[in-house]
Amino acid sequence: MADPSDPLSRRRSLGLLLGGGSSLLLGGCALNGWSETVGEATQPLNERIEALLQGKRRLPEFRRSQVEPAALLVNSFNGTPEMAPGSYRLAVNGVVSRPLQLDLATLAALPQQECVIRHVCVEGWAAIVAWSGPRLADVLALAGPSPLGAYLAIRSADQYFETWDLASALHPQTLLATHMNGAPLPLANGAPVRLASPIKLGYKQSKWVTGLELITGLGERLGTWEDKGYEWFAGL
Ligand SMILES: Nc1nc2c(c(=O)[nH]1)N[C@H]1C(S)=C(S)[C@@H](COP(=O)(O)O)O[C@H]1N2
Ligand SMILES: [Mo]
Repeated sequence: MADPSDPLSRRRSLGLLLGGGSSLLLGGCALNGWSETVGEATQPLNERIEALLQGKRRLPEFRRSQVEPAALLVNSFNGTPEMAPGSYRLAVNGVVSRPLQLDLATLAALPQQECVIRHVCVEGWAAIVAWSGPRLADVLALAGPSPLGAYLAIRSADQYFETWDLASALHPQTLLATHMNGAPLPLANGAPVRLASPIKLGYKQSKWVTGLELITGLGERLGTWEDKGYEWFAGL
């Protein structure tokens, strides 16, 4: 991978980012194919998800030495909610065969992944951040997702609301982060659990996530900022 701190290769990385964006759009199309294939498959759904993901291009990541802790500004539309990690549960429901209430120990027992990525806010700032936690795909797989699931609705403790296309939610670099820059996630940044992914703009990265609902179609509410006119897909 080229050095992202060198301006020339940064431009190359941007090319990769744009390439990644268009492959994600294709991913969105492939999703319909996925639903059809799953319908006739005898293979377990998790393997089908893996097969879909294997073909996906990963977006560029940075080195740990490149994180910019001071550049990540706290951006919370509704203040900071009170969170009690001991009684925290992540609800995973919707069109799944096993609706779940996951505690933090269960999330910590899943394979942990670190992604050092650039967080980009539409308000004109960006920061390289190291996020780690389980992959969102692994968490959804625990609940037994139905092939009818096409979107994910994400609820947060501060009433923030988001919806994602399932292909982006299942992307191998989309995490449910519990750690930031090598330390437990600070409350202001969404503790105990937030979304983190290099493939979407900052406002798609819900903090204080309390609920994941697999849904078959989008409803009237697309998201806290989307409903005020911001772009829904918001891919990078
Ligand atoms: N629950 C919740 N999630 C949220 C927000 C919010 O206000 N509430 N703001 C979003 C926006 S616009 C950005 S840029 C990032 C900011 O993350 P940070 O505060 O950790 O820098 O969180 C996103 N996720
Ligand atoms: Mo943002």
